[in-house]
Amino acid sequence: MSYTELCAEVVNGNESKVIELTKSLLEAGYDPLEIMNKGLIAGMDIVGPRFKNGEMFVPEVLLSARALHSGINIVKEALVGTDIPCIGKIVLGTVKSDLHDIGKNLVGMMMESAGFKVIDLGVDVPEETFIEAVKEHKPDILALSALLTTTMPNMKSVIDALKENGLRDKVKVIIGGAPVSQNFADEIGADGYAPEAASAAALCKQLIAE
Ligand code: B12
Repeated sequence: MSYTELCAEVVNGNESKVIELTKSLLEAGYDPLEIMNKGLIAGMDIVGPRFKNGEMFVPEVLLSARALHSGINIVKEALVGTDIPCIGKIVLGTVKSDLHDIGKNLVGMMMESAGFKVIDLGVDVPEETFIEAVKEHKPDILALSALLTTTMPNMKSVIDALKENGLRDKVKVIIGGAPVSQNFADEIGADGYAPEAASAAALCKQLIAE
């Protein structure tokens, strides 16, 4: 039982083994964050380049993603305390035409463990749905994820829609995802960008303190 073994089973897309190993590591007292980073996410770091190089294909990547999700859900229960006070509200989603949600889910989980209430709208979320959610939930922060260069412009569309609906000054907007950068955030008028989940939660804390 080790992080390496867990990582290998994520790559293999072996969901039941990932569940079993994650539970065993937690029971043995391993740190939940390390299980996530050195076991689960480390597996996806191997899958990424293999997918890119044509050594793995969509069905296999989906199996890995499903195994990863199951592992993350178990770690999440250990990480997210039920008695953490709510320090702010965040609406989170992957923008229109983009189905990637692994990174978004991790970001959501880190936000929850930092004490935020997170309303996750899922993937392929159209501008109108973000607008409705901002009206309904009145979040402190709207967090947008995109993994495709072709869907990055949809982040700007959400910001434009906020402006058109008179909501832009009511909510801070942060963005993230592999192709996104601080430069892009500045370009589209977002309030913040973070490269990974832990710094995303830190950024949210910083923004609500402003
Ligand atoms: C898994 C995966 C898939 C899975 C998605 C499963 C799922 N449920 O998410 C499937 C197989 C469905 C898929 C499909 C496609 N994919 Co894909 N996919 C990937 C892969 C291998 C891993 C992405 C991932 O989960 N990484 C792990 C997570 C933890 O990292 P992350 O997402 O970057 O998130 C972190 C940060 O970015 C940040 N973050 C993320 N979101 C947010 C939000 C906020 C607010 C903040 C602050 C931070 C933040 O924090 C996260 C945690 O640290 C990447 C390759 C890669 N290396 O990125 C390609 C990749 C993203 N996919 C790619 C492509 C091309 C596609 C397809 C078009 C392929 C096809 N021809 O069908 C489709 C598109 C489907 C669609 N419409 O969305 C390309 C994109 C190229 C580009 N530049 O646009 C990539 C880069 C692969 C490649 N090199 O070719 N994919």
